[in-house]
Amino acid sequence: MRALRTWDIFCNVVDNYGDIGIAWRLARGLVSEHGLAVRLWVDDLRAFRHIWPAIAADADRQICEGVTVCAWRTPFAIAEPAAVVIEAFGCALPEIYLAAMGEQSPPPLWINLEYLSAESWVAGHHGLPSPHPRLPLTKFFFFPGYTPDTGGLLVEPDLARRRATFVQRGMPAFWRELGLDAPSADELRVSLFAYENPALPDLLDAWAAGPHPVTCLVPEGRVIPQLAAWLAVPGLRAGDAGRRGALRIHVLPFMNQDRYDRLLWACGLNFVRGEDSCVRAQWAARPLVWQAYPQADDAHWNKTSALLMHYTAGLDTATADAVSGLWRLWNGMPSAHRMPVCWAAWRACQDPIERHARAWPERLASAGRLTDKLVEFAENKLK
Ligand code: TRH
Repeated sequence: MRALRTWDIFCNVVDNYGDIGIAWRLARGLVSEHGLAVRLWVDDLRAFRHIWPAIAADADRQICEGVTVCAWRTPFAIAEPAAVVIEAFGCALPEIYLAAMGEQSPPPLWINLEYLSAESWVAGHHGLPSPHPRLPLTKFFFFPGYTPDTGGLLVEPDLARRRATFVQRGMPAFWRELGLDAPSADELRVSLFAYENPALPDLLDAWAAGPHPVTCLVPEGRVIPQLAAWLAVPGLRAGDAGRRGALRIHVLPFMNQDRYDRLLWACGLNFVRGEDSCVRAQWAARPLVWQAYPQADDAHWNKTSALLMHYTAGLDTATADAVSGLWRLWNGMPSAHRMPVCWAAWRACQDPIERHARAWPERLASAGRLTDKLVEFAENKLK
């Protein structure tokens, strides 16, 4: 078997934080769980710094958490290819690097890490090869997924233990660090990470009109202008707060990935978006509402329906409907009810929804861990 110890991961930051968020989580996992030598090539270190402030935005090369982080500049300075090369989400590799890969014998294993989806076609596409038209190279498509016949999900082996310790002992200090009191007995504490969303004002209205206090914690980001408009203030920044009826809103600074995890563990309901935060919210064992990354022709509705079907399988009808109703409305999907009815239904089923969320990580684990599966895939291909 060839030495598989060197891995290169290429990440082109398109928009938002999912591409770099996933590439960074993967790089950290390959180093800490498998002891591999990983270089992470990133074309936008500023975006990277947003989710991991220890990153220096102007360094050509830096070592962080055991990962060698390299600035992916254009033109690309030649580097000897690693044994395994991952292009994240179909980012095209630099031509000069690709040519160097083609000159190696045997050639590196070339893997395209795809976006996550719960759709049924994923398993059939996972692992498929695509030969390069000119060079003696084959690219393999590696699909993360929710079932054992896919590439599985990113998760650290000790996540459940760390989460349990935090829930038992770490929450009071966490709230203090954020400058907040611990939640009162009848309060629902919600985290909100979202794209601009036409359903937001109705949801805020429902919370404000409710009989029980709701505290909504919002890391700075795309949804802030909508919140400011709803509160009728000119703008909002980290540290700002607002109140209407039963609803309190607090704007938080965007935090590093590990701290954001703790926010998900600490809240009673998490609104998440895209890919990585959605998976983290599921591992958090708390109720979640997912906003899929909006795509042309509403293609994200298929993704939403597929995850909903997977997530609600086995729930009683009322509970499944309460979860689906809110997710569908939040994603702009055709819906039989408006927000006040959907929110009331969610509240009525809150206990079984919470029980389901607590049990969910065990079911989720059956998909397997993405880092293990990737390493196993590489070992099998390079045998
Ligand atoms: O930022 P996103 O909307 O990323 C999206 C999706 O990944 C989408 O699939 C992709 O096509 C598009 O980018 C280009 O949502 P996501 O995937 O949840 O990534 C957010 C990352 O930011 C995640 O790693 C968690 C992290 N995060 C923090 O580190 N701190 C924070 O305070 C918050 C709110 C998020």
